[in-house]
Amino acid sequence: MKTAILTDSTAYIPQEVRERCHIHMVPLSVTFGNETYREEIDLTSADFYDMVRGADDLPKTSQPSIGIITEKLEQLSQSYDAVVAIHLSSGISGTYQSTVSAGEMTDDIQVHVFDSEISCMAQGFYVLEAAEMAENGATPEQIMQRLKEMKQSLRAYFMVDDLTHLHRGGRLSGAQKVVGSLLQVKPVLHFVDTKIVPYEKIRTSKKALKRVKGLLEEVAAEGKPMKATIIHANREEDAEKLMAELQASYPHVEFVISYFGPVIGTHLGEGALGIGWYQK
Ligand code: MYR
Repeated sequence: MKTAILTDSTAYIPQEVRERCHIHMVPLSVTFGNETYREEIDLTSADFYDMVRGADDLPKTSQPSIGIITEKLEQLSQSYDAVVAIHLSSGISGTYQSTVSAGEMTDDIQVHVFDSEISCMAQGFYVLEAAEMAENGATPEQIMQRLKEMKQSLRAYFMVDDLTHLHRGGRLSGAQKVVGSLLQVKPVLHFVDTKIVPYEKIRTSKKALKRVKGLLEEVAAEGKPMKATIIHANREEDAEKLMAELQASYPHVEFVISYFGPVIGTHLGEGALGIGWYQK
């Protein structure tokens, strides 16, 4: 059985890696005024943040249509028997549900859909593991099982400069009153049951970063082999510095730098920073 691995653009796996690992991708989009751009295809991350700074109105994001996903599944059915599709959290985007629906409408390929319940390179960790397994001949069931196991230890915490983006886009869960009080602080955020919720209310960005580092350190101190990612919204230098510092303390952790691209950047704003990891 030949299994394809499909993900969406919000895993932000660079094109060169996708090609090398045979990872297929459907893009989400951002729209500025009347112009729509498919991220990772029509628009780079750096150009996106420049455009946001110069724009009168903030962009809007959209998931890939069922038509685009169906087309991709049909294309994959020419060379594969099955597909494992790994998408951003179903609690923040309809992409997962669209692939479930497209899968129900096709008889040409077996479709297994995995809700990562997260996004960005944390979602990417699932995709890279699945791609390696598929390359080594694992069945889609074995891949889905391994992804479920990874969920036990896979975590991501992130912080934003300005919470109004998340609030405005309706992606911050919680009562209106709680959200209102959060706008004054720099909360550490994470996912619970597919949705974004505050993990802890913290006064300053510096303290919030210290807290996120501390959360990684608690797990890294167990000494088990781990993969971790530092994810940034146009803050590459800070991300590099943070990674060098953490790498020096935890040589057994394999770090990779990643980025919040246009779609996720629309909801987090420039300057956001996150750390994700899992125990291998
Ligand atoms: C859509 O329009 O369907 C896409 C909506 C994307 C919402 C993104 C919300 C922020 C996600 C933060 C992920 C952080 C992972 C470490």
